[in-house]
Amino acid sequence: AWRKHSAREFNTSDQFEDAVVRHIETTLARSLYNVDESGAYAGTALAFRDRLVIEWNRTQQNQTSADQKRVYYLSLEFLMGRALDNAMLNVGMKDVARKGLDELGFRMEDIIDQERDAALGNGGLGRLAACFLDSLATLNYPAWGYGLRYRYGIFRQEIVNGYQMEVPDYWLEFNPWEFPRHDVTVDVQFYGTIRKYMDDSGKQHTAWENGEIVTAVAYDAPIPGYGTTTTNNLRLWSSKASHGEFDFTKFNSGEYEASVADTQRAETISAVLYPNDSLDRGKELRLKQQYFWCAASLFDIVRRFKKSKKAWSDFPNQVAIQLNDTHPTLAIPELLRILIDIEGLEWDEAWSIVQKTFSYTNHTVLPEALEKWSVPLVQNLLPRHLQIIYDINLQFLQFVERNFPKDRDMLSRVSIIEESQPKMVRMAYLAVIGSHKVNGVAELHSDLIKTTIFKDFVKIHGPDKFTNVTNGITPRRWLHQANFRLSELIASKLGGYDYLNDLTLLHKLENYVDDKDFRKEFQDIKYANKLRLARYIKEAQGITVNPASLFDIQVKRIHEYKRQQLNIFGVIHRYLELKEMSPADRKKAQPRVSIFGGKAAPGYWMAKTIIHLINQVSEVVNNDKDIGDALKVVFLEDYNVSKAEIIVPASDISEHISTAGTEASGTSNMKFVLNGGLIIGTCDGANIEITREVGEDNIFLFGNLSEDVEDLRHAHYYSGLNIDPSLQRVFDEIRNGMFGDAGQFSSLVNSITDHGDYYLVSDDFKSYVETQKLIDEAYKNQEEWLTKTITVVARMGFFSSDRCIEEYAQEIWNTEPVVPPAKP
Ligand code: DL6
Repeated sequence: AWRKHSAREFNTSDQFEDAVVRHIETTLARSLYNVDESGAYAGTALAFRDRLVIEWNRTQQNQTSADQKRVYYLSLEFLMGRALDNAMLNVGMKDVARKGLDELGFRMEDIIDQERDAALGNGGLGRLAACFLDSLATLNYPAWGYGLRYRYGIFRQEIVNGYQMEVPDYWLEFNPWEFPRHDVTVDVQFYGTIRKYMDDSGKQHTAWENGEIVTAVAYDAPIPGYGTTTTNNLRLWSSKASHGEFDFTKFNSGEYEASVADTQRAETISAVLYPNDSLDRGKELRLKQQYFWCAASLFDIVRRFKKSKKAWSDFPNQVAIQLNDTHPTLAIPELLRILIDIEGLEWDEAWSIVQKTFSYTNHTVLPEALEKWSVPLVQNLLPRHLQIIYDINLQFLQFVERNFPKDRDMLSRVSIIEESQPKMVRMAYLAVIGSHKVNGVAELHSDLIKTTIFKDFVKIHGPDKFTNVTNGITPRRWLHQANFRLSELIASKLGGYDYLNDLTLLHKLENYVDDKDFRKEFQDIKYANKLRLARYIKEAQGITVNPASLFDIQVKRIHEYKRQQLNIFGVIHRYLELKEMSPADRKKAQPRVSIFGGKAAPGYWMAKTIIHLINQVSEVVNNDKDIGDALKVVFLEDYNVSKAEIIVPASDISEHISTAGTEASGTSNMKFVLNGGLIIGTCDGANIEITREVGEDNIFLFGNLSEDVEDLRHAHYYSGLNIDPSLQRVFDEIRNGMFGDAGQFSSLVNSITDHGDYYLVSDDFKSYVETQKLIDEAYKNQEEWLTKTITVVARMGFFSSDRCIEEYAQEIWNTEPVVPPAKP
């Protein structure tokens, strides 16, 4: 009887309208008489969700019966942004929906705007995970993402009197994309005690018991591929008390507050995303989050594997687990615990399974970002895991001792346990030792991890364990969705949208570099994108900017190593120069809009000071009548994924100016170039591969190289700084109060002048300013500039996240796609 029925899919705008109306009336129980934009958004989202769900169910069935290896991407962050537009484009029904919405009296753009961003991440690492999910589905890889369902994502940033204020981001009021699976739960234990016992056959066992139990509930979201029906799963765990809403025993005995307090404690685990990017704070709740998520995910993966009734030795043939940074490293001892304590395997077999299953991506060499957990903290929260970590360490150190008997210091250097006070567990070392492959995210970064933080491990495990997968971005979101007109223009020349599935096809655009009509349209699109951003800036910040100016954009997390301070000092220098010019000369100067955006971690004082300085400079410059359009400075509040979709297509120049050797890859550099913006950058991260691809003439590089950074820091310490007079002038004006109370900025300026200038601002300032001058000159020749911008787009084929996923699949996971059968 089931076969006679099927869920309804819409194919025409009429059917789409039916679906919207049905959902508004029945699913949402709202009257059709006063449907506003939020109602229309909800109806549209639910109509598309229906379509996704049908494909999602089919995909899961199909992948299960294909019985191939699945990839599990464990990431504490998934910075997904909005889902509706992506669903419409991937399902391929956006035009149908546009027509339907129009007939219902709504504009598509306003409806898309109703959606809250799913902002479950801090920055690059979380957005990379989102791009990877898109590519995994597009390429038909059977893959699941596993993460945490934070009730509060990254905070909303408000700028009040120039200062960053943080406002909680409660994003779940209406989220049509998630499906609670109240039947998929896992009980996760914390604290407790360890008991050793012997069974009847005399075999030793270890039991971890009497702990506190918190229940993980699965929430699933469909991830549609582009140009395929494959729809993968993102499973996020939410925490709740194992005893339900409240503890009845306590409630019945009159302990009302205590009965609810336990519930709240449990729910706290998945309540908030830690807002630190590249900083490890060592808080117990963070460790709890990590274990809660790893334990629930591993239980789920093992449960799925056990259904197949295969031998344990087959586990690594069925399961590949990618650790997105060290945050999920506890999955390594957890899988050992499951295999040994619960399934009864011997250590050697279990360890071999673990090593074959896991691989680890490193995203930073910054010392402050390398996770360490204090041994007493781990001992208390996860006593059995600490034992297992010690056992892993013992075996590993014995191996090292046998193989490197002459290097006595090596043992303490590579030990998972740092002999500090208190002792610390070095998570990156555990991740390296427990994985069969370790990768960095751009060539320079992957080389650096081999010569710095993991140098000894290269000697121990051999160089083949370490590899590079240069990051990429999904062209579906970052070109087709964010810059539809450009995508359309490209498709018109390339004979369709195949390039969205094979970005290397972009190279054919080079044939059109001299095509007059193409050039005109390309330029018009850039101007329209700048106009759109200019309107947004006016609406959001009240600042009028001229879209004909050169738009210079730096949007990313605010961090000293990313050097927004270098940028704003450069802006001040430009302002001072403009002030000194005659009005006639000022008129001749290339007008520029310097646009900044990004959040500072709430406890990162220096980053907040940088935001404050940018806002103060903005205030002074934008209100200086002498300056007019020659220079405008904008700090865009609350930078996030959906704002990036407006900002990225509108750049002429974007800034990727980290101290050489500090930015592992960067991915916004790729987004800007793919949208026809040039970049000013240091020889750092993926800027290096971008230069190789687009050619040195099409990028503005400056600054010291990573191999010189140590020597320069040394020189600062022993011989002092060499501050360029133009930078000194900038400091003098700040200290003189040109941008308000100088005391506010003294820590920032002093970090350079008096405290060693760790990020080499003084060393790079001169070449930065000179390179900006070259940009001004180059921009004046609009024809040449246009040639460059078209050329770079044509050469960005390498940076698709599809290429990354193919590299991971072949070199790390050893896995094949499962192509969906044609639709019934
Ligand atoms: O790999 C994604 C992204 C890189 O593009 C950035 O360069 C890098 O800074 C970022 N790393 C982190 C480090 N966090 N931790 N741990 O976010 O990864």
